[in-house]
Amino acid sequence: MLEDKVFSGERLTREDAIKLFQSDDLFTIGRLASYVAEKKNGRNAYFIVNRHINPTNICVNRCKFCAFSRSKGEEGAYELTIEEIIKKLKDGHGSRVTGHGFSEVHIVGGLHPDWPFEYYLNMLSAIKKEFPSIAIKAFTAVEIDYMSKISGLNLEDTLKTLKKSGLDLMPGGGAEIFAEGIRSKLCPEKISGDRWLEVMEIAHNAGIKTNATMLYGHLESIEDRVDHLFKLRDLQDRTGGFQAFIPLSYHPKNTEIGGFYSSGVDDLKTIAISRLVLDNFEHIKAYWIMLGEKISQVALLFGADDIDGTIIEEKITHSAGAMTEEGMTKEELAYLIKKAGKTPVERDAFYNELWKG
Ligand code: V47
Ligand code: SF4
Repeated sequence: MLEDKVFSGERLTREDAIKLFQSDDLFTIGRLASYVAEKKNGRNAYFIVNRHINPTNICVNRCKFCAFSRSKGEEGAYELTIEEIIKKLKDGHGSRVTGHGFSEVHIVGGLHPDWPFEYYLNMLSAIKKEFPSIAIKAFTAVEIDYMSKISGLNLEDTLKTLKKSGLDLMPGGGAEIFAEGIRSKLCPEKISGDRWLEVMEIAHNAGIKTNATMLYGHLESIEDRVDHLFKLRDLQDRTGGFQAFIPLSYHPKNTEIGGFYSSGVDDLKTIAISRLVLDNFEHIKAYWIMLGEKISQVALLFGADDIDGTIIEEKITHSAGAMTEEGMTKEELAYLIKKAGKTPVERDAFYNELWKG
């Protein structure tokens, strides 16, 4: 029985995971996931006071699910100078959600055809100089692979050089879905799933913690999702370098492949099954920007223990039709968590506790 396996801590198999995705019994799946989440993190639900920076939307890849990217010279293309990035961080992007000290900056952007490797190094060191105590979580495995190409350095030296300039940890983006058949339809120019995993393994071995993601709700099958989760679980068994897993719900607006928004039921099921399969991940994040405030709140009862952060300015999901705001205050996040019956814990980038509500 699958329930017995979960309660006795036995690992789920691929077949178990497929059965769970095929099941309509959302409440049982949620109850099991919630049991596992509480065993790992008690009643705690984490959030972070953070900022997002997207240095450029100019990208040579032009993935077909991405409404954020532009080609060079195209209308709407932008590139930020390092001074502009520092100014955004200092003035909170002019948002209503200002005035809070933040502990992490999250940086993800397009693959710019002309920027040299030094631009990224200078960006990191300028941020560290201005905000020495802020953790920099920057660059997906896709960007790291690209930087290795433009710098001529191998992956290990690319990562070590970035780390010396201030890179503290890496976000989990760019994983999309590993299944090659789907990946080649979604993002033919992007590095393969195997290469994504290779970059992460090298990052972990270089002492850089990372997250992992899965983009779901587009063309993929249940088997593709399960295969994706198991590849992550296998790598985590080897390195232990992943901090959190974040299922990313596909947003179809303004994208080349179009399609539909995922359903709330699928969002909760995917969070819950991720919690059950990824028994070696400490944290499962319900990314409120994509899921909406209310589904994220309910996700805390379906296996998630983190709802990400205050953010302030978010371009990737909002280009593709996100219906959320771009930022929430610390008080708003804590309120959402409390009303789910959990204990709000403000964390830093490494899950050290900064405040408990
Ligand atoms: O890699 C792009 C995804 C990712 C769409 O590690 C889309 O803490 C949905 O990885 N619909 C970037 N998703 C965001 C990301 C992330 C976000 C928050 C926290 C963390 C973390 C990582 O966004 C991309 C891609 O997978 N994406 N277009 C879209 N239309
Ligand atoms: Fe470029 Fe990333 Fe958008 Fe793909 S998802 S087009 S790599 S910015």
